[in-house]
Amino acid sequence: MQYQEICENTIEVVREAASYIRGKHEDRSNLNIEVKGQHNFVTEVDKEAERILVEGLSKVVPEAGFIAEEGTSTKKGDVYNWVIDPVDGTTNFIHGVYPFAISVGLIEHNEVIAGVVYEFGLDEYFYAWKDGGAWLNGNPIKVSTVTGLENGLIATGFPYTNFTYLSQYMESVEYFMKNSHGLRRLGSAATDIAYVACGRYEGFYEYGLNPWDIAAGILLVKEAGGRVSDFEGDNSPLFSENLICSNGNSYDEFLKVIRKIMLSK
Ligand code: 2AM
Ligand code: CA
Repeated sequence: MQYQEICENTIEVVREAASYIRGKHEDRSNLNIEVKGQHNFVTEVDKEAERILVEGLSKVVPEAGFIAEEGTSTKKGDVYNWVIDPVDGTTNFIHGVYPFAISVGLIEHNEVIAGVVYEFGLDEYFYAWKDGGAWLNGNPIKVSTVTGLENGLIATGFPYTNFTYLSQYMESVEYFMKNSHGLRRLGSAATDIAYVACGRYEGFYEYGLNPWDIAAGILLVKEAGGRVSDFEGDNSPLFSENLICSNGNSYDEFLKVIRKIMLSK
C-alpha cells in the first residue's frame, strides 16, 4: 500500500464531494431535512455527498469496505475499510453557520492509515498518511507546544442525545472554564480534532462519538506529534465512543483530569 498516493487520491474524491456540497449550501432554502434521532438531522445533501464519496473511493482502494454514516454501502473489507462522514456538523450546515466538514479515514484492520478532513468555512484541507506527517493545504502542521492546560484553549462537543454522563460532563465544563484559556464548542468534531493537530487548540474531548466523526482526526493528531486515547487511556479509541486528544505536553494532565471527572460515580 502506497499510503501517500492513497491520501492524494482521497483528497481528489473529497474535492468532488465538496464541490457538490458547496453548491447546495449556497441554496439551502429547499433542503429536505429528515430527523434521524433526537436532535440528529440528515439532509439529501449528506446522502448524495456520501454516494459521491463511496463511488470515488471504491476506485482508490477497490478491495476496501465502508463504515459510512448514512449507510450508502454495507460492503465490509477484510483488511481495509473507509470510515466516512460526508457532512460532519450537519446542524451547522442546516443553519448556515460554519464550521462543517467532510471527514474520510482509511483503516487497515483497526489502524487509521490515511485521513482527510475538509472544512468548508476556511477552505482548509487537513490530511495525513501513516508515517508521512500531517498537512494543511500543502504545509506541514504540528500540535502546539504549550505545557499546562491552564495555558491552553480546550474544545469539546456538548452531549446532544446521550445524557447519561451529563452531570460529570457539566463538572468538566466548570473545570475548564476555571482552569484553561477557555472552552470552545464549534459543532463539528472532525474540525475540532483537526484544530488540535494544527496547534489551534491544546485539547479536545467528547463522549457519544461515532467512528466517522474521529477516524481521520485520530491520524491527523498522531502524525502532528500529539496524542489520542479514550477516557480510559486506551490509545486505539476509534470504536470507544469517547475521545481525548491533545498536544504531547498536555496529554498526561488532560487524561488525569478527564478520567477523574468523567469516570467518577
Ligand atoms: P454530524 O453532523 O455528522 O452528525 C459530535 O458532536 C458529532 O455529533 C458532531 O460532529 C456531529 O456530527 C454530531 N451531531 C449530530 N447532531 C448533533 C447536535 N445536535 N449537536 C452537536 N453535534 C451533533
Ligand atoms: Ca454527518
